[in-house]
Amino acid sequence: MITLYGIYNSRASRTLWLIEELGLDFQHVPVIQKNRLESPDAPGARLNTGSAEFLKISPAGFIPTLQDGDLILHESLAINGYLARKYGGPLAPVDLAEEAQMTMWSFYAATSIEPPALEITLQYRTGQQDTPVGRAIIAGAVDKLKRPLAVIEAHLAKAGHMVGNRFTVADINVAECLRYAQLHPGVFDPYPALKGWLAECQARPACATVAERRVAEAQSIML
Ligand SMILES: N[C@@H](CCC(=O)N[C@@H](CS)C(=O)NCC(=O)O)C(=O)O
Repeated sequence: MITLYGIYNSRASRTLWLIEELGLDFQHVPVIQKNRLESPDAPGARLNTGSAEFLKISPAGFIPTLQDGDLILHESLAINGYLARKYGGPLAPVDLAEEAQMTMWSFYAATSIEPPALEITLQYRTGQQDTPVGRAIIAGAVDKLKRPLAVIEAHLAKAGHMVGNRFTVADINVAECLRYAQLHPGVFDPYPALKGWLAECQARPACATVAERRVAEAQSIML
């Protein structure tokens, strides 16, 4: 059975969504980010990304990490690519060209969308969104997002999905990078194709289930 390390409130979420889509049996080890704990090194602290036990599995100290037999994988998008190929059915690439396109869009989202989108999330999570500094950071991030969002918009307006005219792991990867910007009201309003596609992706039962678990987890560990 596969084991996934990482709480729902982390990039493990994108892998948990894929696992839910595929109906895979898995063991979940809810490792939390060490910076979410007051005393991550204290004896008896919950398993976190700085715990010696976790660092043996993930020397970089990052979640998610996947274990499948002897194989240990880090990097959420690589993990999703692997799971899609191994178990994915229609969510997986059908050939090398699709695999390359899925990798291309996933890397584009991770490098061009995720960093500014995370700046937005951080301002909201820390309650800074309405402060002058927070507003300036958000405005800067929205500016950085303009070109990549326009690229995704043009692609989706033509193609409907990221790859292969159907829902695939590439949609999950891109949607999850975009989600970090979503806390900012109206951020996707200028991009109707993107907005409609994202709403469809997030209305999928697997995504909704993971979103509910993310909220429940945040409440239970008071994130
Ligand atoms: N590029 C990596 C980033 C992984 C990452 O930064 N994970 C965060 C949680 S979302 C983490 O483990 N942080 C722990 C820490 O910084 O101690 C991926 O996509 O998996």
